[in-house]
Amino acid sequence: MLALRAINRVRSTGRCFLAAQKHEATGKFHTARPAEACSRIKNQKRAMEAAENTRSSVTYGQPVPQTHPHLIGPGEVIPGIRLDEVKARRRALLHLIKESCAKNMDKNIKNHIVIIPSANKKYMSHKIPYVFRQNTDFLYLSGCQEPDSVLVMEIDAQDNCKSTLFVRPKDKHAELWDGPRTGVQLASDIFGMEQSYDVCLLKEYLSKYSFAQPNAITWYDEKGSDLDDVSKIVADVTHNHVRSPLEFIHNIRVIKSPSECELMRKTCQIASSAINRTMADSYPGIGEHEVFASVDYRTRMGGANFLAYPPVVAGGTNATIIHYVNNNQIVRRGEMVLLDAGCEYHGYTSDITRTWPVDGKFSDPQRVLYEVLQQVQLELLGCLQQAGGETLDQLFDTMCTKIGQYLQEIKLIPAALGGLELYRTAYKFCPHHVSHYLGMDVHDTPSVPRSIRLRPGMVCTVEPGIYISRERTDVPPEFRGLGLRIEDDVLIRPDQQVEVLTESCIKDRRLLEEMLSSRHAPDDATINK
Ligand SMILES: [Mn+2]
Repeated sequence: MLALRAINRVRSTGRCFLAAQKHEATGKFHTARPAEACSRIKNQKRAMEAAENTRSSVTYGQPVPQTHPHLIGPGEVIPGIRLDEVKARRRALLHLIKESCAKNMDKNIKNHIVIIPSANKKYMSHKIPYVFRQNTDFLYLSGCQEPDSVLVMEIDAQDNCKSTLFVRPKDKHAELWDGPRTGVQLASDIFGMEQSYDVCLLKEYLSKYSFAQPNAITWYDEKGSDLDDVSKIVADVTHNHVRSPLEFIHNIRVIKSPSECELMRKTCQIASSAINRTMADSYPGIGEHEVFASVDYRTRMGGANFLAYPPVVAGGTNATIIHYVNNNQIVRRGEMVLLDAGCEYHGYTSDITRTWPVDGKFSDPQRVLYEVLQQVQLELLGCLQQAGGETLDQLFDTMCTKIGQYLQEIKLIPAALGGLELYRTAYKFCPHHVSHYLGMDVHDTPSVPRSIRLRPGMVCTVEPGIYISRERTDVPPEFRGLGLRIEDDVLIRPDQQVEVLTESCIKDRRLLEEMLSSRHAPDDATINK
């Protein structure tokens, strides 16, 4: 996904938060996650037995080790992440906030309360829900997958930390339609909280806290909240005296733990192999929507929950439209396909772009540009954590300089240009940033500036592109209408090492042509639509 693209936030249809118990007559159950491909039969059998044992008694609003042993191991609260780790995240956040305030302006303030709302269910139209996606800050700090919930964390003068989860209560009628809820009684244990309450009691709780701790700072991000009723309660109780905790949360989230790195490896591996298969299955005359369907199908079959964003499938000149998502054109012989796609695997996203000739062989101008881009991308990967790649913004400057120099070598940019002029001319060939952080969100931790030094545990993309619109008259005609991007995901490791998480996704020009020539492509004359 492109660095500059804003993620569309779908607004709620305005359902009342405190009336969330009201059932929705869709019958759709959407909290269960698809099984992983491996060990499927054995695991499913275990899961069925486990589900059978628990079905008649206790039910949960999300998979737990007892009901979904094929997804969640003992001690884990979400697949791949242990409850202890989530509890440690909450403590780390509270201490970071308190220490940061003590160091800066608020030396006398000893008490802090942080309020993080979940996402709400969003609707396409009357009673027809979108797939639910949890607010990632809430999920990161609570492990809870349910909508209409609120996490409240406190730290006091003695550094005692307390976490409270406000959830929807059990409701037989609502659960009949929407599936089970974890409920108030089980929530403390499942999510490792000191206490849990019915979400209807949030206002009362916050009012009491504010009465007891009139000098405490309340941390709440109203702009990022889907739950308008919670924003109103917080505003009423605090008289609008709140500060956003986002920067603190993102500063923790931007460094991935070893278990998060494992999930990142897995999501990148699933998307890499899905894109390899999709490239191999393409043929002249294929519809962009078929490429979309292939990558969607193959990532899900590989164990992903869904695609991480609407993919860009751009054949021919469509690739010069950077935000092209119509995906409704036919890709003809002689054209390239640009595919920008990634998936979400148990809350962690991948983000890959590949560009390949649909008929298996690059034409001369396509090959020249592809080799320039591949070279630039390899050099950018090579300079991460080194001079020119110590920050993502530096990496962007390096990209512009390198694209400028290489395009001069192939005479697309006049040799006389240099310095800032060359940089600006190169920028016209690639008008987007070269990188963003990646993690639970595609554009992960956006409040962390791209000007800070890369550190071990960070994951980011490296995605240079070259786009030449058909209308440009300052480049030779054979290059007009070509658009290319190569995007990999990398994990920054200690000792200046870099792990390319999407290494297995083929991008080398020769390997790509070899792979495409060995496929059993149907004769395009018979299938051209
Ligand atoms: Mn991207």
